[in-house]
Amino acid sequence: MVGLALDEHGIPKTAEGRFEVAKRIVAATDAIGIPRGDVYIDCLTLTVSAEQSAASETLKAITMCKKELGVRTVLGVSNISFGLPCRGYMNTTFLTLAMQAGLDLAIMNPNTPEMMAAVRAYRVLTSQDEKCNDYVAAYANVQVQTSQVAKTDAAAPAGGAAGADALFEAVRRGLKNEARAAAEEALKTREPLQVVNETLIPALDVVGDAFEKGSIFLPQLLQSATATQAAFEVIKTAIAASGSQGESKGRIVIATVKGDVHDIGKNIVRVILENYGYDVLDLGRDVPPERVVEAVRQTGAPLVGLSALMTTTVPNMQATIEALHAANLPCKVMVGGAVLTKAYAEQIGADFYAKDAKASADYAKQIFG
Ligand code: B12
Repeated sequence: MVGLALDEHGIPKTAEGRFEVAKRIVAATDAIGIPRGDVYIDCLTLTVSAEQSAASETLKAITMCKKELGVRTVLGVSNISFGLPCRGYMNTTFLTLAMQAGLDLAIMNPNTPEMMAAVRAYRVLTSQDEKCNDYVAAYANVQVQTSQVAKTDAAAPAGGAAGADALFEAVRRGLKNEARAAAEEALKTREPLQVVNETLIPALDVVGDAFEKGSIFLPQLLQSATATQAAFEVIKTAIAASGSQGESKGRIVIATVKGDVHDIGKNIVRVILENYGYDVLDLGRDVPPERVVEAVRQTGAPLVGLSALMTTTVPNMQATIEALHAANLPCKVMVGGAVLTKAYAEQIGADFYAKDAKASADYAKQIFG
């Protein structure tokens, strides 16, 4: 019997939370007479590059389940290293820690030499492999070659001509405080939108290309995104100070579509539209079509803006447009996001393709007059 330590609310963040779920599973298996030794609890591996404390919670949960419930444990290990370079290093170390925490059954590829080496070495060190017999049998005739990992300039993809710009550099290198300070500096000599279009977006493009080529990894991408957001907070204040005050020119609903968490572009669009005097209802990111339909129905907004940044989520943009049509809502839809083109926007039934935030304001003017 295999039980996952998650419930209807998802995966509990803490070891204690997962242990509580395990207790419920064991109560159920006890009730139907399954021996504890036949119950395997999976305490679930999360990605350490996205949430660093997650690894220790999993390990702690394994120990709690083993010691306090007397069950066995099973775990898929390699998810730990998603988004990091040289994943094998992370996987083998995590596997070793998990075995030490009480893991009985690892879900792993037994054809990976490093993983098997970790298991064999661990069995020697914990006296399970008597007289090192298995270890010696496996490695007596193996000549170890020292492997060289090609080193890339991970933290610093090439900056090009704009490299001199402190803000560009701060975003590219993912430095939040520096980005904030550099944005303040940049605003002394340039207009807010100029700073966004000429520096922030090109810097993120460089970061995105480096990520695609594999010379930077998810944690660095996240740091650049965080630095951009810090810079944009400063820019936003400058935009707001110059904005139109007074009566709303009309209501606009905006959202990043289902499955997509990219919202920097959408947030810029929101600030610009608000600055032009529109009343913007921002539904956030990863928004399912039904919620967009519901919001348009409730507000009667004549204009909807949708954002999608990935080829995998553009179909959800189409699904949202179709849902709005199916609900017979008389709104226009404008769309944007790095992977879109004008032709594709037309193909999925959008009324307008906005290449940037300024274009979205121009289109809003056409709609609201
Ligand atoms: C920052 C970033 C992230 C951040 C996002 C943080 C955040 N809060 O938004 C983080 C690190 C979280 C991230 C995660 C991921 N990302 Co990412 N990310 C980027 C990056 C580098 C920049 C995007 C950005 O913000 N650009 C700046 C903004 C201002 O530009 P923009 O969004 O295009 O917006 C402008 C216009 O398009 C337009 N616009 C945008 N939206 C809208 C909406 C409306 C209504 C209108 C009118 C206009 C409009 O106006 C905006 C202002 O001018 C891009 C690469 C790139 N060059 O785009 C990759 C990129 C989009 N990501 C990518 C990938 C693969 C991912 C991940 C799957 C990575 C992973 N393995 O986990 C995850 C996805 C998670 C998910 N489910 O969504 C790929 C997508 C590939 C593809 N073709 O599908 C890209 C292209 C990188 C790459 N080259 O590989 N990412």
